Amino acid sequence: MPLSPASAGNTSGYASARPELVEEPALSGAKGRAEALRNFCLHPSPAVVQVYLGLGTNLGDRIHNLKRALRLLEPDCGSFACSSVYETPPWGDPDQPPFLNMVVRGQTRLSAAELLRRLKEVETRVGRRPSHRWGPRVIDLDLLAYGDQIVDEPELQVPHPHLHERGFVLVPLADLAPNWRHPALRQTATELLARLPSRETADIERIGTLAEA
Ligand code: A4P
Ligand code: MG
Repeated sequence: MPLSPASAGNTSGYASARPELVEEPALSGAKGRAEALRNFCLHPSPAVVQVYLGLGTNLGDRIHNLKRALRLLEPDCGSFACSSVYETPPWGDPDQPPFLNMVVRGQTRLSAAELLRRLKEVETRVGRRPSHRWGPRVIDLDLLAYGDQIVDEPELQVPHPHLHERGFVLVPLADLAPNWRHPALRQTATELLARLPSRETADIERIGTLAEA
C-alpha cells in the first residue's frame, strides 16, 4: 500500500468542540474591567495544559476503536495532532494479536487526575472489558505526559513510567514530536528512541495516517 509522508503534526479532523484556548472577550470600560477582574478572581479558568496520550488496540475493528476514542476525547482535549498509526508486536504478553498504536497531542483544562478518569471512562465506552495486565484490549489509553509535570502517586504516574522503554510508544512519539523532552530524564523523544535496543523497534510497521488507514 502506498504510504503518504509522515503525518507528524496533522490534526485528526474529528474535532467536535475545542476547549476555549482564548479568554473571554474583554469587557470595555472601567466597570467592565472591574467585572472581568471580579469574575477572574471568583472563577479563575484552569490553565490549558499540553498533553500527550498513547493509544493501543488489538481486539475488534482496531481503526474504528482508535477513531472512536479520539472522537470521545476531543471535547476535553481539543483537536488532536496525530502520529501515524503503527502495527506493533505485543509487548509484555506475547500470546495475543498485534496492536495498532499511535500517539496524539491535545490541550486540556482538566487536571491530570480528571483526565485519567476521563480516559478510563472512554476506554469503557469504546468497549474495553477487564483483562489481565498487559493482556489483549479493545482500547488502552495512557496519559504519557501532562505538560512538564512529574506525578508519582499510586493511581497516577506521569510521564508514564514505561514510556522510555517501549518502541510502541517511542516510535509514534518521535514521529509526532521528535523534540518533546522527558521532564525527568531530560532527553528528547528522538534521543530516547535512539537508546532503545533494536529488538524493541525491529518489527514495528508504519500503516499510514489514521485518515488513510
Ligand atoms: N496509571 C498510572 N499512571 C497512569 C498513566 N500515566 N496512564 C494506572 C494510564 N494509567 C495510569 O492501567 C492500570 C492502572 O495504571 C490504572 O488503573 C491507572 O490508575 P490499565 O490500563 O488499567 O492496565 P494495563 O494497561 O493492563 O496496565 P499498564 O501497566 O498500564 O500497561 P500498559 O503500560 O498500558 O501496557 N503491546 C503493544 N505492542 N502495544 C500496546 O499498546 N499495551 C500494553 C498495556 C501491553 N502490551 C502492549 C501494549
Ligand atoms: Mg494502560
